[in-house]
Amino acid sequence: APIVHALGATHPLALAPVTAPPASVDGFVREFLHNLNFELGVSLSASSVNDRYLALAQTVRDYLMARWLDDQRRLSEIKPKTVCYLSAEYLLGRQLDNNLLAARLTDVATEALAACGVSLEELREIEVEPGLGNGGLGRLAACFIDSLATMSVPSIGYGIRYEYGIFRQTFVDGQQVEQPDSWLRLGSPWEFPHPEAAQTISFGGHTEKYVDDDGVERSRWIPGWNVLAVPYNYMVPGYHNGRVNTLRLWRAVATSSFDLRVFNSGDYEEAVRAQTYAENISKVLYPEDSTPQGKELRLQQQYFFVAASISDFLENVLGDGVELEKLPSRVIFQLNDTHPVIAVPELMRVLLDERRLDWDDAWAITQQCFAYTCHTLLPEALEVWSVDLLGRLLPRHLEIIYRINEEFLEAVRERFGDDEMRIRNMSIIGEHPYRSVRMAYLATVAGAKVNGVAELHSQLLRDKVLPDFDEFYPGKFTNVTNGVTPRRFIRLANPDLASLITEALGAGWTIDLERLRGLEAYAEDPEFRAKFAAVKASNKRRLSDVLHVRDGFDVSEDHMLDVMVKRLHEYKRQMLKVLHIVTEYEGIASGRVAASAVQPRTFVFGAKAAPGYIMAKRIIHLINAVGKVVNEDPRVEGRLKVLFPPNYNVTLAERLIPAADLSEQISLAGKEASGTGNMKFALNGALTVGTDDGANVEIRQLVGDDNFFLFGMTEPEVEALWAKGYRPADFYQQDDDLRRAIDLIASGAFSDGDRSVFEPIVSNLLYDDRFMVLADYSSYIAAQAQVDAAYADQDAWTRSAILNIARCGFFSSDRSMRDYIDRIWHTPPVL
Ligand code: T68
Repeated sequence: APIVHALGATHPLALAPVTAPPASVDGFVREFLHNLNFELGVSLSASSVNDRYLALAQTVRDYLMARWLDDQRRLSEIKPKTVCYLSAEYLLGRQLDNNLLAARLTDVATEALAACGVSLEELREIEVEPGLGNGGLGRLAACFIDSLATMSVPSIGYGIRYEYGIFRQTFVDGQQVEQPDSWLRLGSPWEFPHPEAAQTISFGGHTEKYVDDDGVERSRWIPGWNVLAVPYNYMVPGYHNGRVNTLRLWRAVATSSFDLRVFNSGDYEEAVRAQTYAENISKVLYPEDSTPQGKELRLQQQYFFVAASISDFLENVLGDGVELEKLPSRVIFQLNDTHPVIAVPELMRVLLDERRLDWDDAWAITQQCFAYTCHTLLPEALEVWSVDLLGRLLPRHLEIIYRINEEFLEAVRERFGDDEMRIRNMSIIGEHPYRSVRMAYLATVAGAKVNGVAELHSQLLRDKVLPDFDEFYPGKFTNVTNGVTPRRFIRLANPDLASLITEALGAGWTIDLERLRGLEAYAEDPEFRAKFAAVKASNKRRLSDVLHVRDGFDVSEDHMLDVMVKRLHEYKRQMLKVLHIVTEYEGIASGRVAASAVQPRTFVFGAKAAPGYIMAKRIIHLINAVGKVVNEDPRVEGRLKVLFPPNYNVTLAERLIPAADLSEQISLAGKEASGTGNMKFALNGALTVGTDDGANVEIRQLVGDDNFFLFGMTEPEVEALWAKGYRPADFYQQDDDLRRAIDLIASGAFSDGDRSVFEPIVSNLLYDDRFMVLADYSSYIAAQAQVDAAYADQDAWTRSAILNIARCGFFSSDRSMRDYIDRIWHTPPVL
């Protein structure tokens, strides 16, 4: 029997708080060696680097454990309103350094390890980052849970523990080849599995009507199969506040592992078929950043994690004896895009079928418990599920969705009359090209609030994407501009800049980023500017070291570092960047421009393409091909360089961003919802060349036109050009530079003379060009000329860089969290 049972749960031993090991070098050494010997089972002298890393991670955990357990106990007593952040993605990045920093253990750990003859640096480098997200949306979730912990807001992140995260990108002959990301292979020291707390999640089957004991006709779900959802908990430590929140990721495990009878008969494949099927649910992250694919499994994933999360919250967090009417005062489920929206009919099902509420009560509760964040404007990225698939996988949920829609449309009719056009446009069920559930509409109808992720995006969401809903639900739509965590993206990624800021302003800026304003005065101080320039230069050297080891690349300190890192997507317009590079190159190669006349620049790309997105992959191929030619052509005299390190991820971002001089944010206006890389660059003192899109608009407003290189059409201008009829070939005809650049690509100059290789890119640009690359080309080239001119005055550039930092404190994810709390959640910190 467990000791607590023998002693009784109220025995002092059972209640005694867990204590952290002494936070001294000695204490740390002891704990580290204990973990190495007793948890890893090796002696220090026989241990591998990985053993040591695992023991170190466990040691850091030990220091955080007392706080974590104490927070869980306290919150279960206080029962505050809790944010349940529902997200299919968390792009966490490496954990070790972040957790050391949060717990103020970096110095102690460094010294303690040195005393053991171990280098912390070496251990750091062995950590494989959990890449459980595709891009901005997943990284945003990671920034938000960091801020919530740092601000002591009661919150739980819920998601999926993918066995394989975003694929590892390699290049073969310049083309992307995807490798599985087996991030768990060398151990996973940050997670705590709780198999005893598994939830059973059902799928399939059918529904039936019955009359309950009170004579009420009800529906019930007779599922066809189920899987276990096993929770894995991760610590989310707040920065220097002693708080530790929880991220709970679910893993799918088969309810019965295999059929022993079939196994013994020798049909091994058949024996494990059901198991494999069930466990595929959390096998792999969908490597897509916009276009829905891999349909059925993806819907399974979505339902799997939200059903487990809702059930977990109601059973384990809410506590007994809470009247369901009070649920909205205890929880807000924040829907990170439409991926978790199936949670809406799931909560309805639980309230109706399991808790026996009537429809109106259940719906009133549900409508207060959800809020929805939209992250896109691309129509093709608005998720829909075919009624056919949804009805097969979740028949009861489809019934509930139909009823929600009926009542909603009834209310619309009452308000606007029988305007059939409007009804069709607003229906949660779409009819063309096939019957489908429009998840963004469902989320909008069910959510207490709907927000976009930057001012412009929220405006366009109301005016262009969901105008009827905005009219129908005044006050429901709001904006919360995205933010990024200054802990990871300044303090950890750019330690020298962080020290410089702390020297100038004191240490408080890390949790109060508006204090960066104080740097405005320092921008005028030549001594400070010199120090800042030295930090940038040193960050370039550090990056060069990293890229040298990683990819054999070298970055020259006296090159301008021009960086474009983000998912590869046509709307983000990596193609525009390529055309700029080809233009510069063509000028030199043709002899019209002397190499010595160009500002030395290194162009860095980082981008993964969704494996099925052919055009994106072609563009990757082209970037690599252009890079090869430009880098090897002696006429360029090494003044232009193109680097494309493969497998861009959070870890590489943390090295690249602090070294960058120029941040490329060049999407077609009206397409990038917000962007968050743009904020990270500005906060690290890169200047932006960008369109009036997403959060670029707000960055420019804050830093001022003198410190931002604006180009391109505005969103209304884009609209006007479409309306007038856009003919990209006209731009090609009329602009000599553009024509020469495109002709050079078409000529096979970057494909060993083979004109067919990049022909699809060329004809797409000339005859389709959905994202108006050619229309913005001349404006972009002009902006780049301004960039060159500005960079020639290094001191003025540095001043602008410092002003960018000083004026971007607004983009802390702490501020985003405050906005969510004020406008949507109403969940005060619990100190
Ligand atoms: C991004 N969206 C927006 N989607 O593109 C970006 N994964 O403007 C914004 O800053 C960011 O979200 C945060 O708000 C994504 O990253 C995805 O990754 C995605 C889309 C569909 C399916 C899966």
